[in-house]
Amino acid sequence: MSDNNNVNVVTEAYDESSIQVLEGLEAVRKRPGMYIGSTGERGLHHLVYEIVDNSIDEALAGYCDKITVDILDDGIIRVCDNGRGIPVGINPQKGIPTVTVVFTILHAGGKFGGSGYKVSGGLHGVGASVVNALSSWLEVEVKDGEHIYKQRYEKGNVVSELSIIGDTKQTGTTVTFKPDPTIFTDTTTYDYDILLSRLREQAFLNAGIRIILTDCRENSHTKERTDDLCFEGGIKSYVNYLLEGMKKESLISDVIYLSGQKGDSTAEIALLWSTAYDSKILSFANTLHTIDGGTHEQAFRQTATRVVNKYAHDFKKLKTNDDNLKGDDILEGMVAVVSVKLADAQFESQTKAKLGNTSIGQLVREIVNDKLYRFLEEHPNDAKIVIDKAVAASNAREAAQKARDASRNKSGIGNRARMPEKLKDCISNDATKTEIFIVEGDSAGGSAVEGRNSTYQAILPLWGKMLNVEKARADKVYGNDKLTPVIVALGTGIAENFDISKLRYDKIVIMADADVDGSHIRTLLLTFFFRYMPELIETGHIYLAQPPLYRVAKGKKYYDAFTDEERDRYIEELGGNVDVQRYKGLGEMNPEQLWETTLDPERRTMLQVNMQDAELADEIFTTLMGDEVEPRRKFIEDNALFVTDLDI
Ligand code: 1YM
Repeated sequence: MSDNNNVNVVTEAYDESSIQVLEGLEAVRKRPGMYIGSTGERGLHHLVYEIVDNSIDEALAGYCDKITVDILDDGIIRVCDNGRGIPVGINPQKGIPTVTVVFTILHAGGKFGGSGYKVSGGLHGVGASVVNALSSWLEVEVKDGEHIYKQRYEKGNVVSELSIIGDTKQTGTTVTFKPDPTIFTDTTTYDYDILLSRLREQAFLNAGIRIILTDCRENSHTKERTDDLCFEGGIKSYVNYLLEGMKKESLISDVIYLSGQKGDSTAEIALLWSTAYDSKILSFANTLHTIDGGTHEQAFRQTATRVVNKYAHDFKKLKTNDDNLKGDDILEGMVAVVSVKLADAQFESQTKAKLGNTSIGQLVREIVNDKLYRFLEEHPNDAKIVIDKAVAASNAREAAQKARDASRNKSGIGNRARMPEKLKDCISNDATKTEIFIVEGDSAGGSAVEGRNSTYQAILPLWGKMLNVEKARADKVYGNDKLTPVIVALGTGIAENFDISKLRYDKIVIMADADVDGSHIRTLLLTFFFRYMPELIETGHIYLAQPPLYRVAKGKKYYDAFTDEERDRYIEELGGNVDVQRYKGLGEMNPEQLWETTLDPERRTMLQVNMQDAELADEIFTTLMGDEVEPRRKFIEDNALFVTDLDI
């Protein structure tokens, strides 16, 4: 273990505790995933959140009002706050400066010696040692109003004593670190937008805290970008921001804000109803996004539904004999943020993103029962709009059900034997091995049918303009002549009827050209899967085929290149004087070429589509598919996600 070499640098007095330190942090380096979730891109970004969480704790304690995060060259991050500064005095238990303890001793949770209580996302200071352990080096600077102190660590080990490097009247903490590339083997490149979206979320959830993100990297496409995030309105501003992102209008006059407190726990909720056909309800526990919801979110959904129904009956907006409106209908168009803060949050589910504490559900129920009802009483115009919208949704849902039943009978959904005419199915029924290629255009489809391995590979050709699903309500999707073959071939049904156990293929591969039409069809299909079969994306069944752009050949030797850079590299490798063929499109490849480059599992390259940032994807789909042209044009200019290969 080469990491131990640095121990010698530490003075004798530190020796005993240093050994302890090494034992603790070695565990982090051995099993990084246990401490930060993953060593991929997500884990890399998580390091920043851990350090920022400590600044946010300091802000919540009332001592800090500004946090800056700078992305520097070489994968380095610098986080700076103007709080009290991590204490530099000697810690009586460990005999070393407290700041050294914070960075070199792994804490089980809570403030050491404390009760384990936490209200903000991070376990007070706990993440600092983990970040330190996983960094090639980390430097901390503390200003205590008199002196500037500095200490440096490498792979978690102290390499310089805490020393005074100057004087100052200011206070605060600055942490600069470089994630260890031997740990983060996938990537050590920070993505501005990933950091921005998390920091923005934190700024919304902690009203009034100012967080400034800046990209200081020389060779970055987001070079010199900076965002100054401060939202006095907190989660009310968050709801307005979400609404803007959805490109929808609010149906009510202002965001509704409800809050309450019981003992150590607080809950706040901001909500409105919009013109959207779906709902966007985000929930947080101690500022952590609970993607899978939990007691707080469930209590909110149930109680909001009950309250609107109760109001509608009490005020004769529904006839006495009318059924209650369903939750889905009442929540249609709702944009809401539910944020709870509580001691001892219990998380459930595999992803640890579901809150399990029951008492917080009770608090949310009380607040919504009381205060949402009162809001409706006091705002009869808003109440009428909300109920009218829910009644319209209920009628649309019934119409959709009828359309669905009709299309099921017509197209044979739910009837495994009747597959679409265009589908060239594979021979095997083994849904763990089979693949379906959804191919743009008839001629490419023909080559694919000839070139495939017919035992495991099925081909479904599609062509022409697809239905723009974002704009259409569910009743239009059923019975659509382009999508029905896809739904029938996959076998799973869609939306609330979706059943993954009926999936007929292991891999669903979208195969479209690297041009505008291809990009269009790719995005449309992805939108459709995202909206109506999100589980297929979540479980990693959806792929994008990556046909090469060039073939670089010299004599019998050839390479396929997927980018211009790759092409140039091969040209150089083959020593120039080569034959470069540009593949115009899938339709121009013969069956052998298609097999070699795009179908053969041994040789092809495919991109797996994931939901890692479902919210980001949602935004992209909305921008690309929504009613407004201007944001879409801007998006296409700014981004390269589905349109990297725009042929213009
Ligand atoms: C850029 C990262 O870590 N700021 C920070 C951390 C602490 C304090 C202030 C702090 C906390 C307390 C008292 C307290 C931490 N202190 C500790 C510990 N920014 C950053 N700012 N004085 C200062 O909670 O009592 C852990 S984190 F444990 F040493 F007190």
